[in-house]
Amino acid sequence: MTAVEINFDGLVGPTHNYAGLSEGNLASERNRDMVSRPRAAALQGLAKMRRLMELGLVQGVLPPHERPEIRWLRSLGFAGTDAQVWEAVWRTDERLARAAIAASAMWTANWATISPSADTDGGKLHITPANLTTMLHRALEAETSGRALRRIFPFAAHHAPLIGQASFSDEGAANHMRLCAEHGAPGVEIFVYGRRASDPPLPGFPARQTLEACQAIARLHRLDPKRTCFIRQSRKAIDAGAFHNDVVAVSCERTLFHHAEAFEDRDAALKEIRAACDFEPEFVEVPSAAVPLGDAVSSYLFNSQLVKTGHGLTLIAPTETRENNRTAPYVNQMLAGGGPIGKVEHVEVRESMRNGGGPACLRLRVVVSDEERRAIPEGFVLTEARIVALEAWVSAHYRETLAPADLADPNLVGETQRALDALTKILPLGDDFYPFQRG
Ligand code: SUG
Repeated sequence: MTAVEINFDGLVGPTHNYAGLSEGNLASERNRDMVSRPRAAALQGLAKMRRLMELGLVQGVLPPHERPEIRWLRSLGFAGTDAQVWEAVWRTDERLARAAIAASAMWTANWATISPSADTDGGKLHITPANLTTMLHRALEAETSGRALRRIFPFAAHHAPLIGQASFSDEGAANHMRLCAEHGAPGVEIFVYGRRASDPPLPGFPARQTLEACQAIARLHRLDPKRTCFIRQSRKAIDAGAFHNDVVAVSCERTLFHHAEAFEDRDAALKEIRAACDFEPEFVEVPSAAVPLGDAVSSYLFNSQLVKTGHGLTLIAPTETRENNRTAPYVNQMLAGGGPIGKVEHVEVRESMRNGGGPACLRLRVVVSDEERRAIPEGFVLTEARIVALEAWVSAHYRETLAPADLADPNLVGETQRALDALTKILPLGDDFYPFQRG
């Protein structure tokens, strides 16, 4: 079966800000209360999408969610007009207000876990939105993500998010990798978890993904157990700031590019993965001596996108990897070494990086057959004209800056609603996609 991998990038929303909401995400903690630049953030994201299209790749886009999340605040008892709700929550509980305005849905690698139809019994694409239960601000995302994914992939088997309880904490594709001989062939799906539900509470940063969540998704997606691996992420990586596996590993087709300390039991993990493959996998392992975990996390080397281009595999890396004195020489040496990764392209997504979101966090990968691709409503797959329209939309509606004190501004509510309403005329979302449109 011929198939193509489409990267669906999240459009950065108008309320992009630095609220320091994610414990264990060092960038989010460090940059708390910095002044953000929503317009620049969204334009950086669109520039990355354009760059990937220029490389010959198919590029999709996913919409921002409605923020502030007034409907959620109403469910907590805040009342009045939308602007009054917003004023009241700031007077009452700043923590709730900050969660309600986070633009974190931009990191679409956390929207869902997706299994291509070549991997599943029954031959359907399967989608499970992530419940994102570990962080309050992210737990608000699942419903809207699921709604968008149902519109974009009408042919898929859509599952409900797993129960929102700590035993089933799930962060979606950020902890899920796939190896295959080629995109359309049956692949090996690799689920990476940070803890078991039965583990005693662990000191250190939170492990956001449980083994039980991974197992449930593999069952729901009707994966072949012989081609499914469950690998434990190393405690050391989590404590170094790798709050998702995609901060220390990324895969494309036969290649797994990973840090030597990504997995708790490295030898057993690689052996298990190799045994599940009916082709020869290529492990590109980066030793700690070349790139210590701390540099992997601060540069986001592994949060690059690994994509198939005319040059074999290309690493779409954040510009921060060029500025780090361990990753810059390592990448040059890797390219000279003649391995499967033949090229590196740098992209500037600094506004997102400051919240711990690199190039790979900003995209959700979906492998689709030719027939499935034709069933995706036109408009979610980008053309140059649509990128230009989105850029104009951003320039018309987004603020240049958002300082912490600006977040409480009641005008922000109507402003973002008007922006999102206009977006539903550019992307085929319909006029009832956002909660405020449904009244
Ligand atoms: O969940 N940051 C996100 C970053 C997600 C990155 N995604 C992947 N690795 N795939 C998170 O920690 C910070 C928001 C703030 O602090 O304002 C935040 O949610």
